[in-house]
Amino acid sequence: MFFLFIGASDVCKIPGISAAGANPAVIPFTAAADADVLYYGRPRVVDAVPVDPEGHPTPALITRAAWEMARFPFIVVRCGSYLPPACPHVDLKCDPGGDPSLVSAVPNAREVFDAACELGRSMGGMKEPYVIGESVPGGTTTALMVLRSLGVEGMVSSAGPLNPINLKETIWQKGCSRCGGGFGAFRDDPLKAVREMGDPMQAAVAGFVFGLPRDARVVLAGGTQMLAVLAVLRAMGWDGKVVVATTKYVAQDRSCAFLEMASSLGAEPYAAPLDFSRSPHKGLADYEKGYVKEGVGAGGAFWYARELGVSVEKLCGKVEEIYSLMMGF
Ligand code: AAM
Repeated sequence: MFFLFIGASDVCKIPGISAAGANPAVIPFTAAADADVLYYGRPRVVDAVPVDPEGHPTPALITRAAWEMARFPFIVVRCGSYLPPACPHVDLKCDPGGDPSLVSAVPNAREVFDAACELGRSMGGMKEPYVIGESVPGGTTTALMVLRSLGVEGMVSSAGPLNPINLKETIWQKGCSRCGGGFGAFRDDPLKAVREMGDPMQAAVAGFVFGLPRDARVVLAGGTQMLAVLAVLRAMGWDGKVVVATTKYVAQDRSCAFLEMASSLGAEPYAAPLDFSRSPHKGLADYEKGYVKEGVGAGGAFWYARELGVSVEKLCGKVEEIYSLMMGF
């Protein structure tokens, strides 16, 4: 079964920090619109497909294409997105995360974790694997904050071709000064790392996985954001086997250390071999240049569809088809 956790962090309001939306004014709509794209094949909560500032489409297209080809069951879980999606969803009823450079990011991280843990427990009998994706614009920054707070070295990825690393460093420094944080400072209290520096999706997905049976087959569908979730789980003593499934665009992103971090956290990495190099659509062809890269569980949905027997060619062809339909080509 596939789960899409949609959340938010006020970090996304900092100009230049996120490309997961056309501009800072519409980024708050991205997560809810992403969920609608997965569910309906188009956004309903807003009337425009989420794109980055240069018009490249959301990776929700890939997730939707994987679903259309493989028809795996899925649920959308809202964990603090600014808006509810139009599609049916489970609501953990939490607030968007605050900007950790200014405030405690997720004051009720424990409650969010516990509520999601209950949800995980109730899912215990569902069909395996459990493939869990996210949409949290700005989420790579909160991932960096949590990874470092837990003593995990390595840079995170980003939604744009130019990773705003300097800006991320500034937010890290400010966050540390605000709450007495630092590298490894909250190693003994992983939920404090999320509370002070993270986002609600991290608390929710960590809780959800914690609630699943210990031997469940878990696939964290995302790039460095899901490594932050895994770091929280590992710091809590969770020793389950896990695949972290992303796209080749994150695995090959030289600005980040996805593979090194996955290995240090004891995860089996998977990099979806998407290939849009011959796409007639610039929006997709530019994925090969590092635009967008991953999100909405795209790499994990691809993994899942492959697992269910769908070929790489069919999957990439379906993405092209959906993109043409959606953008009216
Ligand atoms: C989610 N929706 C997206 C998107 N993501 N639409 C367009 N591009 C993306 N990359 P950052 O921290 O740089 O904002 O990157 C994290 C976001 O990018 C997440 O929302 C993730 O799901 C993805």
